[in-house]
Amino acid sequence: MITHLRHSGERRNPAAMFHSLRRVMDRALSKTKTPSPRISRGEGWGEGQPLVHISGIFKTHWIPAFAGMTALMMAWSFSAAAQPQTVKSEKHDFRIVTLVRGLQNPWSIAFLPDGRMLVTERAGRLRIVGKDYKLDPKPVEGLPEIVASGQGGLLDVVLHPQYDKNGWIYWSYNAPGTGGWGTALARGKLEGQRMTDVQVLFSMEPKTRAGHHFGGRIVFDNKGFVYLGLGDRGDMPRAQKLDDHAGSVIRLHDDGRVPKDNPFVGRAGAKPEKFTLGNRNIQGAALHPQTGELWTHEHGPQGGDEVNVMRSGRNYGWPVITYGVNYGIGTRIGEGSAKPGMEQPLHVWVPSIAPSGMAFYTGDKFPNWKGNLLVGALRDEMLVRLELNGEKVVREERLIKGQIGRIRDVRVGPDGFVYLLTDERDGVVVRLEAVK
Ligand SMILES: [Ca+2]
Repeated sequence: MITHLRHSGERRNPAAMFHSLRRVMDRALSKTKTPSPRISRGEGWGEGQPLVHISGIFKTHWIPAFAGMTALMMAWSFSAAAQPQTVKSEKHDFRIVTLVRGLQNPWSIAFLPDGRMLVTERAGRLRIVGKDYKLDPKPVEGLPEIVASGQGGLLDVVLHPQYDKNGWIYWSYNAPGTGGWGTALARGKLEGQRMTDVQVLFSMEPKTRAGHHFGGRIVFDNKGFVYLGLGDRGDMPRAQKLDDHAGSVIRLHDDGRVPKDNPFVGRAGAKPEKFTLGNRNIQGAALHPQTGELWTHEHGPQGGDEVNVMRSGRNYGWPVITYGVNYGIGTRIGEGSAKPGMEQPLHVWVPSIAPSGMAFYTGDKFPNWKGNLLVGALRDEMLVRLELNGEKVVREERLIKGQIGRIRDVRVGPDGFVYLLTDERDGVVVRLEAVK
């Protein structure tokens, strides 16, 4: 894959160069089992993957070159570890501190009250990170079967808002079933290295064998409901169907029961778990700290990534309206960008950034970011900071572009620092720490 070099001109500092080279080397070495040159249309367009994957071609020439770079990289590594880089930005300067390395495509992070962290890896492993930031080599046992395929696998992990009292941990994942697989929601209680009392609360229908657009973000509101954002599973028309869970947000009681006041309850043929429709692929969601409403973002096709507020029974338009076009060929999708009865996004990214992970900044370590919306980006390998005035985005700042990799998750820790995960073969947890 050559795409990782495309930002090399922007990486001027040693730490960023180190991260960049390390990722290129990891990926090149991972190709050793793919000896013949191969050019293919990649799956995972909406994930910000390159137009064309080229594997194998570079192996022969690159590996000796990488070996030659090792000494230089070690020097950079040492300097990066000894002195975290300081990033200057509009409202705060901050350090990027790498806490955990060696995670394979991490997807989500949750903070246990005792100072440990849970991290999901898409391949299907739930990992525990100790208070000392040491990654427990043994994944948590006892999760139900997970299908790791394409963009699917183990996805989000979130603690129940009353975790201190009830111990429930929720996760989303790709579950097998009749016809293939699809996004599911489960909960359980962590006892030592094992998940116990496991309950599957929801499993999307119908299931297919597609590798795309699983959504997967879980959010609790302040009223006892849990929301799960889904994707269209790579099959656009599904997002407009009421008898299909794909392309929507679903809303449940925390024990999985369907709320009586869900918008499509009692409508013949409609899936009663559905809260919205017309969503393409939701990989970031957070509860607004003041209004208590569910904010999400979703991937557009080529262009047209969106930020929306999810409201009961509303239609968010995909694929009837969009600000994006068809991949590669650039042809129009649907009927345009607006239509009566369909919601308009609060914010649109054209071209796409491939957003993933989202958090309102609610801590006290970055006082000038208070109330801002933080969004990770896969394709553009950056953190986006949005300043809001009500539901208007009034300023966008793009941070750490190309410096740590594809950002999969963004969380504000209990300590008020900002935590990021990188969706890389050798993924990391970093903490942004404001400096005066
Ligand atoms: Ca939309």
